Amino acid sequence: MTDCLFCRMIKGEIPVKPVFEDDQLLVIQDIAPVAPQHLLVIPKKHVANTLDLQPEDEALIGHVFRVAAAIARERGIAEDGFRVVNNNNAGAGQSVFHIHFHLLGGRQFNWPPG
Ligand code: D5M
Repeated sequence: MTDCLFCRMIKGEIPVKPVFEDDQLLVIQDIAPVAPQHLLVIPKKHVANTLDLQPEDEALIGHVFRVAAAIARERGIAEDGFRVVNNNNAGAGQSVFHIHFHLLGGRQFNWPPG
């Protein structure tokens, strides 16, 4: 999608410094961190959010969580606790309509979330 922020990053039209990249995912620092560690795990396939996932996307979403766990371990936030958060639609806080997963760590988290 030409007007999608994350698609433009994935295509190289907007420069980013990837934390991790492979054929399926781009991982970047969030521009407005809400935790000491706040990364975005972004599937390269344009899907607006979880509601639009298809059966063939199941392996992709599994890959998201395995990469998130590997990065959490690498960054030393795994043992103390981390979150992988996916907001769906505006009422849940989604502002970029290209599916992505916030990897958050490095501080204490509360439950229920805000
Ligand atoms: O999450 C969308 C997230 O995307 C939000 O935490 C800010 C982040 N964001 C927006 N623009 C940028 C750029 N340019 N670089 C890095 N991060 C960015 P949501 O769950 O949709 O609200």
